[in-house]
Amino acid sequence: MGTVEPQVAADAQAAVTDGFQLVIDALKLNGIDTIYGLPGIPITDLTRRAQAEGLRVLSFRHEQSAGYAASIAGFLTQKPGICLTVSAPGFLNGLNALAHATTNCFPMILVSGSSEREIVDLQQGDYEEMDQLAIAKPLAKAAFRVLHAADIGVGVARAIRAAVSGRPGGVYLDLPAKLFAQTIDVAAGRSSLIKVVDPAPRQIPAPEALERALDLLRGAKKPLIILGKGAAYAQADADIKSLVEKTGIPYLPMSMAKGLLPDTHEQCASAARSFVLPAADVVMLIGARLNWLLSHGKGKTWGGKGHKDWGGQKFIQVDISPTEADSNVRVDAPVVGDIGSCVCGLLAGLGNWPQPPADWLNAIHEKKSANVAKMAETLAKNPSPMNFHSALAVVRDIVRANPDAMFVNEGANALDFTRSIVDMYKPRKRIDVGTWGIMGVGMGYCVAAAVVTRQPVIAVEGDSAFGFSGMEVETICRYNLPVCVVILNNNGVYKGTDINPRGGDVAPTVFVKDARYEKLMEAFGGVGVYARTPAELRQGMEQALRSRKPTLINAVIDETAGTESGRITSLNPSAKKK
Ligand code: ADP
Ligand code: TZD
Repeated sequence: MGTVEPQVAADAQAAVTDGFQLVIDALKLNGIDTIYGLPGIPITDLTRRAQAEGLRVLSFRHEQSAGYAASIAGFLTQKPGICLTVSAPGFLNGLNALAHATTNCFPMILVSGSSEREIVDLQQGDYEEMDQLAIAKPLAKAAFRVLHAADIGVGVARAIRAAVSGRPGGVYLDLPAKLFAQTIDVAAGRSSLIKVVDPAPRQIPAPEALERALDLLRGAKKPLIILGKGAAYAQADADIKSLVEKTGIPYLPMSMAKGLLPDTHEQCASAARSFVLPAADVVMLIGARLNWLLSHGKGKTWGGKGHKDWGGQKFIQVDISPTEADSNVRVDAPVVGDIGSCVCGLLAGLGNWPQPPADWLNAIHEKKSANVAKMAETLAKNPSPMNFHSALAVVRDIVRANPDAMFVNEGANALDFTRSIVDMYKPRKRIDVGTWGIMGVGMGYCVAAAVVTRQPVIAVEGDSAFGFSGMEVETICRYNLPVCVVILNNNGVYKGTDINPRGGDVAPTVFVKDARYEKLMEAFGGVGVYARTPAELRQGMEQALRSRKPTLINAVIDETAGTESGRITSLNPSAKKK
């Protein structure tokens, strides 16, 4: 008898599955192979079992970094990046990234364990009690909670569809602790799972919308194309290149669209940005919004008289969201659909396309040449101490020699100077602070970029920016990722020279002088480099790319270099008063 009972128990056990297993099965069934997260009650076993089942489970030191990693994995792969957290505080740490994903149109799913519903809803004080679903809703594109194991398949399917269809975004999936231990019959469990068919269906633009757009563009005297990160996300690289080249229209890439065509392309107007924006008469936006990054399509940037005046441009907007057009200024030709289908439709309608007027192209060429020559002169200088330009001249060379490397960038001056100095050569290589200009994405982005693309990663970070996610260098070392972090260290936020007029504490923007950030990397077995000259920086970066070892280069630059808020000083209320 004693031998039979355990057998019966084992059989009974084999015939059931549980919530943990169904979550893993549902993710795997939908081609999800990586989880970015941080373990704890109630999801520790989920991370263990997911790993045992062959999912890659990347554990971070803070959920915010895990979330940023998931969000950018979504951008790079068009599959929702999964961030897994514990309840209340872990959930809140991840929530920042969920909001970031929604704002940036990146597909991501924040999966958080939560406490017991009946205690949470009566506010009886459970361990990590919080009504997470209600809190996530306004920040997510969609939010769902699963209460029964039999509904896990539906919950995961709905989350995936919501994240990647239409305008991509962040989705919240709430999984209460009790759900994981629930058991159901194996066969019932299996048949409850859903493999999502066509999660991001093509959205074909209307023929008349395409015709309207082409008519407007054909008649332009000074046409301009602006490529945004939606165009990079869409992975329609060949058709976008073809559209730009066949029309001969100058284009501006937004920062994460850099490299969609090489920045050195002769039609790239980046070096003449402040000339082309006010001068253009018809502007075609492809996957770019007329938000603050484009001065809302009006004001002096666009040739308007006052800061809110329309500059007279006509806009064509290619976007998957039907409500994006007219959000700031009138859009004369909205083209609603997925960028792949829209660009394909535009290409098909080009016919015998007239090249843009020569005087427009010549004027841009002249501006570009003058600005490029001026920049070359600045970059050739070798001041001591090093400044942004002399350091970035090195980075520019290294990126040119390693065009497949991923490139992460955050900071204020460290962002603005890098964006304009360092050319990108291939699509989706540059990932940065995005729509919010957010600090803290750096190390999470490095991890995801290395894992997803298997390419080396170069990160150019302001010293303040780096601090937001600096502890993740341990994560980078733990997974032995080929990441080379370059900190442009000027001893503070924007720069290191602010003075507290009352004495005592240092000014709010000032850090410890001559901080040795490179030792942080050495603490976890990576390579630390202290670089005071461009030659030392170059040697450090070359060595990092050769060795593929986690490397942190503390590039010491002039602490007086940098301006308040970089290029957006004007958004400071105090600066405006002056
Ligand atoms: P940037 O910051 O580079 O200017 P934005 O994030 O402001 O770019 O704009 C991206 C736009 O791209 C969003 O309006 C979004 O709806 C759109 N978009 C994202 N993916 C697609 C797609 N596959 N097809 C069409 N539009 C897309
Ligand atoms: N917090 C968050 C999450 N995002 C922000 N953008 C800020 C604060 C404000 N902020 C900026 O906009 S840039 C920046 C902060 C704190 C750091 C600038 O200093 P840095 O770069 O050292 O990173 P530079 O090169 O010295 O300007």
